[in-house]
Amino acid sequence: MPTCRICRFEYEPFISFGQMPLANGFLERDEIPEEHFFELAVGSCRTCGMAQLVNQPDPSKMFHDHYAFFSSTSTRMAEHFRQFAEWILREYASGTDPFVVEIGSNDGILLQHVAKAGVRHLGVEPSANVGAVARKKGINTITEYFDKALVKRILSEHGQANAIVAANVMCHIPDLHSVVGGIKELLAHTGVVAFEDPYLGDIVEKTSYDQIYDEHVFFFSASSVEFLFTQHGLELIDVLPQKVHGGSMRYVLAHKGTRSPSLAVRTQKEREAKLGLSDAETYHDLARRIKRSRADLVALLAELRTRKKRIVGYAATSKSTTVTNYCGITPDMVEYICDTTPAKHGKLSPGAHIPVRPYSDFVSDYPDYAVLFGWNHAEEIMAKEAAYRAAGGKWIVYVPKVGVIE
Ligand code: DWN
Repeated sequence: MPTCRICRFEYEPFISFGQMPLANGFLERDEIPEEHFFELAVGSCRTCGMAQLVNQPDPSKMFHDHYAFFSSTSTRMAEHFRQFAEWILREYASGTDPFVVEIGSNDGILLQHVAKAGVRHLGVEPSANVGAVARKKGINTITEYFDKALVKRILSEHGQANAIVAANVMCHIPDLHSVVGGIKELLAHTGVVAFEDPYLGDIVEKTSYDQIYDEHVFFFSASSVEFLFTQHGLELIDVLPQKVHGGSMRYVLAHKGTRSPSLAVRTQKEREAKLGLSDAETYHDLARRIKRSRADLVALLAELRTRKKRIVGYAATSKSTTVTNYCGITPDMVEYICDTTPAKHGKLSPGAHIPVRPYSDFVSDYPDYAVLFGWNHAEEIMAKEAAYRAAGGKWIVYVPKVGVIE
C-alpha cells in the first residue's frame, strides 16, 4: 500500500483510472511514440485526511519552458484574481511597505494588481514561458521552484513577506513539507498565507473526477490543510469557499497564536464530518459514481453517433484529458476540441489524440453537440455561446451528472 506524503502512514487507493498521459501534454503526431503515460490512481489517507495521487510523473515532465496553461484564458478568472488581489491588499497587506510573494504566479494574472497598487511583490514561477509573459507586464517574477534555498535568497534580498499567496498551486507540489517549511521561514510574524485549490468536498459532491490528473497531487480539505500546517507551527485561521474551478476553497493561515481563528474554520470542519470526508465508504461510493458517470457518457456519445450527430469538445482543458482517456473517447466520437489557447492549436489532445482546433472553427461551423470540457467556466461559456444554442446547438455535460442541455 502507498505511504501518505504528509504523515507517512499507509493508505488505500480508492480508484485507479488506468494508464494516463500528462494532462497538459498536447503533442504533434510525430511525438506520439515518446508520449509519457503513468498509472493514475488516488486514495485518501485515513490518518491525516489527505487525498492524494498514488503516483506522480517527475515534475520536470509537467512544468517546463513550453507549459500549455496560461491563467489569463478566462475573463471570469481574471476578475476572480483581481478580487483575490484586492482582498489580500485590503485585509492583510496594508501595513507600511508590505511585501507580497506569490508561489506559482503563472502569467501574473493576480500579481499585476499588486504591482499596480505600488506594493512590493515577487512572483515565483517555474515555467519560463508563462513567467516571461508576467515579466513583460512589469511584474517582478523569477523562474524558480519555491523551496527552502530560494526562501533564503528572498529573505536576504527582500526580507520577510506580509502575505504569501498561491492559487491552484499548492495542490501541485509533491514535497509540501519543504514548501510549508519555507513558508514558515519567509512569513513575517503577523503575516498570513492565503492559498486556494479545488476543494475535495466539491469533488466528492459533484463527482468531478476530471480534477484528478498528473498535476494535481493533492485534493485538500480544511481538516487535511490544518493537519499539514500545524506540523509547521502555522494555524488555520479562516476558510473561504470559492466558486471557481468547479468549487475551490481558500485557506488562510498565520503563525500559531498570532491571529484568532474565525468560526468558519469550525463550521467547515463540521461540514466535512457530515460529508464523511474521513470515512472510507465515502470514497468507495465516489468510485462507484465515477464508474457510472463513465458508462453514462460513453452510452450517450455512442447513441448520438448512431444518429450521425456531429460532436466536438469545447475547451481543451487539463480535465478533458482525464475524461477522454478514462472514457475511451476517440476522434471518431468527438471530431475535434476547440480552444482559445494558441499554443494548443494544431496539436493533438494527450492520449486520445483528438485534434485541437482554434475556437473560430467552432463558431464558423456549429456542431450538433458540444461536450463542455470547460464546465468549470460554464457561466462564462454559456453567456458567450448563446448564439450556438439559438442555432439549435446542444451541450453535453457530465458534472455533476451526464446529460444534454438543449
Ligand atoms: O490547476 C490547474 C488549473 C488552474 O488550470 C492547472 N493544473 C491547469 C489548468 O487546468 P485546466 O486546463 O483544466 O484549466 P481551465 O481553466 O478549466 O481550462 C483552460 C483551457 O480552456 C484553456 O486551454 C483555454 C480553454 N478555454 C476555452 O477554450 N474557452 C477556456 C475558456 C474559459 C473558454 O471560454
